[in-house]
Amino acid sequence: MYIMDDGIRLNAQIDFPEGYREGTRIPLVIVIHGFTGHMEEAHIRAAARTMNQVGCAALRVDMYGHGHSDGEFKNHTLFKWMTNALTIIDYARSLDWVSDLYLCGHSQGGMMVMLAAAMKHEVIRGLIPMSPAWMIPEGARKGFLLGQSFDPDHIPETISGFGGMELKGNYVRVAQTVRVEEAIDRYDGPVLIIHGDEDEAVPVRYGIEASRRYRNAELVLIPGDDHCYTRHLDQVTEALRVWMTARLAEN
Ligand code: FER
Repeated sequence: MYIMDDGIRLNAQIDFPEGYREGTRIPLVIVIHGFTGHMEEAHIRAAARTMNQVGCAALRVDMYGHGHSDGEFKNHTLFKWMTNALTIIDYARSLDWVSDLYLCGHSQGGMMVMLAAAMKHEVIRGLIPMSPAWMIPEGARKGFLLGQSFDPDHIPETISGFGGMELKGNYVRVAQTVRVEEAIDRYDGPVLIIHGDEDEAVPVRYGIEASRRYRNAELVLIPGDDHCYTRHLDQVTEALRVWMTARLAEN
């Protein structure tokens, strides 16, 4: 199915818990992939499946320029992803079977749900940034992204990295304006941060620092795991299960 965002089709999929009876109100967890990612990645599917196992529906979405959604990768920016996120949240809220709404995102998607949770804090019951890449704005301001250096005051027309993927300089211009710290300070709901301590793309200190800055966060470090949890995905899903089960018990 597609969620429409001002004429842009966002490829999306809702997964329900086994045996879900239509009309029953249940929580929904929106699950967002990272930079160059998509909604069928193993860790994204695993997060959604875990939510199903504890009785929540999961909404996975391909963001602008990714997966089977409209838009070209090279034209994506955090602004486009943010308006996507607001549209996805409004769509989720329009579903009459949805009780509480949660946000979960990986890497760039993790940073994006941090920003979205601040903007929509009244309606977001809990937040799960996984290996959140919230150093992207800082890197854009300092002139270091995708393992490449550039002059942050004279941004190149295109930058390339991450396996030769090209990106317009506007990505950097937009990222330079984003203030994740303010978003952290504006969300006081429960937060779970999961991070592999051998993450090669987003240093683990960013997960640690975000968990300290949030007023109400738990941090689960996955020893020896990488950016996409290729070694210990089972520990990631266990952390999701434990945390979400505790949230559901509070209701
Ligand atoms: C970067 C490091 C990590 C970067 C993006 C990421 C745009 C995001 C990774 C992900 O979402 O998986 O320098 O620059």
